[in-house]
Amino acid sequence: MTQDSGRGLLARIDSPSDVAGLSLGELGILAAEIRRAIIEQVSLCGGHLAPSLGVVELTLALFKVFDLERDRIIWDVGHQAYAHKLLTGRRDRFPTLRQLGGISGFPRPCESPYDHFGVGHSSTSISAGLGMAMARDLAGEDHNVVSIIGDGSMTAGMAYEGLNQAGDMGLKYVVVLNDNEMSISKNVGALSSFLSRKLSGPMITRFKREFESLLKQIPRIGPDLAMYARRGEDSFKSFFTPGMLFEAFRFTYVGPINGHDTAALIDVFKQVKNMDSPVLVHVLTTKGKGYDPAESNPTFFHGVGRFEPETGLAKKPKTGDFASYTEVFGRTLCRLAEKDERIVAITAAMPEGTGTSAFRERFPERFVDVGICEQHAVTFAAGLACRGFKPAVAIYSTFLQRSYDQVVHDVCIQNLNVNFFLDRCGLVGEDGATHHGAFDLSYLRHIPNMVVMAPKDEAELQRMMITAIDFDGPAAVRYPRGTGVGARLSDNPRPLALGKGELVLDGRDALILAIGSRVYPALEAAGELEQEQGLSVAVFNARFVKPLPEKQILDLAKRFKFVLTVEENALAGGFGSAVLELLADRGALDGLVLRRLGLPDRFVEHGKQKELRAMVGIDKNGMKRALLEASGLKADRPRRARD
Ligand SMILES: Cc1ncc(C[n+]2csc(CCOP(=O)(O)OP(=O)(O)O)c2C)c(N)n1
Repeated sequence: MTQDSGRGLLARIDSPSDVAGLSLGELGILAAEIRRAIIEQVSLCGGHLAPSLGVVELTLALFKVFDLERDRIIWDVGHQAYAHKLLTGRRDRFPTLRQLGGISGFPRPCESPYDHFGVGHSSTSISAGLGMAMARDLAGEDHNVVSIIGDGSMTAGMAYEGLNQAGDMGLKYVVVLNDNEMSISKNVGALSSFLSRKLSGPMITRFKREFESLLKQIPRIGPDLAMYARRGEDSFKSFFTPGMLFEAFRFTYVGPINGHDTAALIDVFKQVKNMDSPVLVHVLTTKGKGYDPAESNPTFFHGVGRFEPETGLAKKPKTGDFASYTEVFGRTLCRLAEKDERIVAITAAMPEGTGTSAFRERFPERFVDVGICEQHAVTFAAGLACRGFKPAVAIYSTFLQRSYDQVVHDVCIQNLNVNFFLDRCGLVGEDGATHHGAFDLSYLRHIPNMVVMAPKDEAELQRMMITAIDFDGPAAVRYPRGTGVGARLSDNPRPLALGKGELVLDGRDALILAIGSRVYPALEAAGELEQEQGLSVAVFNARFVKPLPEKQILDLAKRFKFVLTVEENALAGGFGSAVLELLADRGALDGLVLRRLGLPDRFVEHGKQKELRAMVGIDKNGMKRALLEASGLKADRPRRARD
């Protein structure tokens, strides 16, 4: 611990071992300081506030009891790890949170030796922790492995796959269930009511009644047995605790424990530390604890933009007044569902994030939040489609990665009318590598039967939505995070012709083939090249990555020598690859100078979307640079292409 007592306790915590020496009273002071530091920083740069505020005491108790130099602590999702970051030598870098070149919003082993597993997607902590527990035993080591998982993340099948194996293996291993009854929104599913012990309602009453009448039917001793059962009502109730579930997985169950009572947490962790079989500690916390605005609106403060710390009021983002793609999607889906009763909206624990919360209010019987169960969401949609419904699976690009086999096997092979609306495609900004929607064009376009589209603006999104829903087969529409361009919206969007793009600007010297979010920047690039260099650049909006507008692209390629493709997706296997394959297969590459812009073959870090797009060279300037370099047109312009 450094000598810096003047600036509070937190300023003296340089590593986890500094926490171990603190008294209970000091831990209380430290908890308050950590909360202040988190609120102050997140109010400036946005981030996952409510989850992090909810686990301050839990983090301190873990750090107090476990030895982080040896023991492994694995945070599920990792969005609640800000206190962990502050206590593991990153206090000074905390002001750089989620910014370009700064520390990540999630644990990352490359950032700190105390981040034992890289996260961002949920429900991985039990599998990873169990793997580490087995590795420890194989290596003949002796330390603890602790996975901390939220009740929302416990809705995912993967968590149970891990529990199932852990119970069977019987290794020394601790799971902490951080139960705040919230996912991002209120947690869903039968299990969540089991965890929150709402079984004491009608279900238990009915069970008791039936059980009692069964006992009474036993000759002679029946009535006495029923009386004893009534007397033992308390133990009867306690029989139905969440412990039953975890004990069935052969975990020792401890809890529930008040997750804001540091002393109680420390006592329990001291006990479980010495157990040599799987144990689950059930901890009850309040999401947003200690900050009134977050406690009263944990969904809003789950992942929040900049806000006024005194009031909790959001600061207006500088992104303009236009509606976001998410809002346009949500509104349009409601409009379409008014006219078509077969439309069903499905989200995997993201009603707000995907814009489907309005649908939930309007059409509750046709709205399903399946929990953090992306695989199930897709196959569930396939089942609906088998019976003539038109499911709209609203999901972030990065999370659909989980469902690749379900998309192939359950949807596309059977050619079902499941519609995927992929939000947050391309670079999402501050959430970084785990959340960028970098791969969907690549992982969808090679699947037979699939239609893949990307709109240039929000009006085109509307048209693509109806195109997807009308098309009798699987279709995906991918759109970026953020606001549109202010395009005029329609109450009655018309479908597009499948596999047809549009030439949005004609030209003579070079051609940009653009898709989705890159069309408008391509137009800007063309405009500036004209002004600055006297170059005449054509821009083609492909609209479809599959079916690719083949004839239009082949015809255009005959007219131009210099061709640039641009997309906000991995270069490998994306739109540019599709164009390149087409031109090569049709022998149309000869004499053509083709360059492809897209996301590189490395994981792009966190930062503002604008900064990241510039960094990887897919913004307006990147396109100008690429065209000038490829063509040499800058040097000896103007030169008519191909003549
Ligand atoms: C596979 C996957 N799907 C969706 C998400 C988006 N997401 C981030 S946190 C979260 C809720 C997690 O709830 P819980 O585990 O209870 O943690 P809490 O925020 O309540 O602390 C969701 C749905 C994700 N990170 N990973």
